Amino acid sequence: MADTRGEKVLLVGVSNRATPRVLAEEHLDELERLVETAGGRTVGRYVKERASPDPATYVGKGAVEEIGEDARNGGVALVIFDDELTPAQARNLEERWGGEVRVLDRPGLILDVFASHARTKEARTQVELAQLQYLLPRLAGQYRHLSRLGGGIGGRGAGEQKLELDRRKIRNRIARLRKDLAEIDTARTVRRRGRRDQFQVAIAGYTNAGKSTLFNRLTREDAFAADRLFATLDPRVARARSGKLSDTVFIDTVGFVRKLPTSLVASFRSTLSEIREADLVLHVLDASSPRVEEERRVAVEVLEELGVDPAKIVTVSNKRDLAAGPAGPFAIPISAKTGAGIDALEAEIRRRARPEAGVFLLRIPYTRGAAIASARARFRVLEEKDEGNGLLLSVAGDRQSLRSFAEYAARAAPVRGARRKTSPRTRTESLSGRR
Ligand SMILES: Nc1nc2c(ncn2[C@@H]2O[C@H](COP(=O)(O)OP(=O)(O)OP(=O)(O)O)[C@@H](O)[C@H]2O)c(=O)[nH]1
Ligand SMILES: [Mg+2]
Repeated sequence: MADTRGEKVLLVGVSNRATPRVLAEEHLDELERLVETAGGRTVGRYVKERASPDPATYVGKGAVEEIGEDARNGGVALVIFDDELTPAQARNLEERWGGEVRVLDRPGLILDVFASHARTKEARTQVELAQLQYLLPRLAGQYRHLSRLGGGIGGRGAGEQKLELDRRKIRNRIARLRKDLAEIDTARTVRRRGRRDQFQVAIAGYTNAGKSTLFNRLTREDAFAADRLFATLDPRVARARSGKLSDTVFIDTVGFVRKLPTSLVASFRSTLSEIREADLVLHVLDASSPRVEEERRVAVEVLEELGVDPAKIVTVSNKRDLAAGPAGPFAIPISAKTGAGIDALEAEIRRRARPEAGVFLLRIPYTRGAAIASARARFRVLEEKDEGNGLLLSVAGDRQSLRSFAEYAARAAPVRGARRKTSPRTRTESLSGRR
């Protein structure tokens, strides 16, 4: 890998009604941290006021000239945009800057960070696939920095394979990676099956929220935790430390970030499946972050995208030792670092792990007659609705029995006040009342 430490970088963001200047600046703060993580050094930032992006250059003619001139004067060879650029915009910008300057966007930068943190075969395969999918549409014409893969921020990972930038070869490689991933996926599923009798708790949330620190606290592990973004790429599984949480395992997972490249989410399907398949998801918030609300929203969106049942999510407000205000009514306040609040969190996990009576929705196709019969035998059916090709069943029973019907679990339409049901303070069973 080429040494990129200290590579000078300019950052560009856009503000408008949807993204006021303060927010745009905050996004650039985070982009700056990503640059740091990638080994770069930010030497200048621009927030340009624009109602809508310029189709050709994203920021418009005047800004392009200004930034280009500053880059030349400052000896800067890399400009990173906070938003995803179209392949044409990136190409135009590089052309206008006379080929002296490489252009990258946030998704490209995130992919680069992932590529340099990937250690295991699973992570490497997933990142390479995501990178190639990101590259493919950007190959038309000469997208300069791609011809320099293998060096500098934005050029690591896939480029290290010394892959020739030939569409056909890339397509073949993508097909190969997909096959490898399918195998990895199967292996992961098999391993997960081996843990089926245990209560599985995934620790998820925004990057740097303290997931690995909490994981270490709740288990006897020593997972890598560091003040940097995307320290963790591979899920790690370990038994609970507390004797009271027998048969419980915790799973540390990769963090989320805003504007996560879609190719990355798709490629990390296998890794992220640990969150979707868990019995319980601890959504960890960094309460000391000035952007905690936005980070919460981003994480909730990703969890939704992954198809995580909201009733399975317990929100944890971490880093309370640094935070000023109260945790808010729906989160369990803790400090993974000092250990404060861990007892209460473990008590909540214990409460959730117990087989409890609840009301659940199942959607079973008529083609699965045996499953319908066994659902009727295992649960008390409260309501049945014919949906044409299957049955929607509202059933009462215990959570343990629900496990063998996981693939049929239907999501109820969001109920008003449903969020409250995930509160540690309510005694109501979380899925009950979702009739
Ligand atoms: N003060 C304080 N710092 C914390 C707490 N929890 C975690 N940290 C710090 O926050 C930083 C990030 O912690 P990690 O556990 O690596 O965070 P993560 O969510 O696993 O991050 P990624 O894997 O990079 O997504 C580290 O420097 C931790 O020491 C806490 O409760 N209080
Ligand atoms: Mg981590």
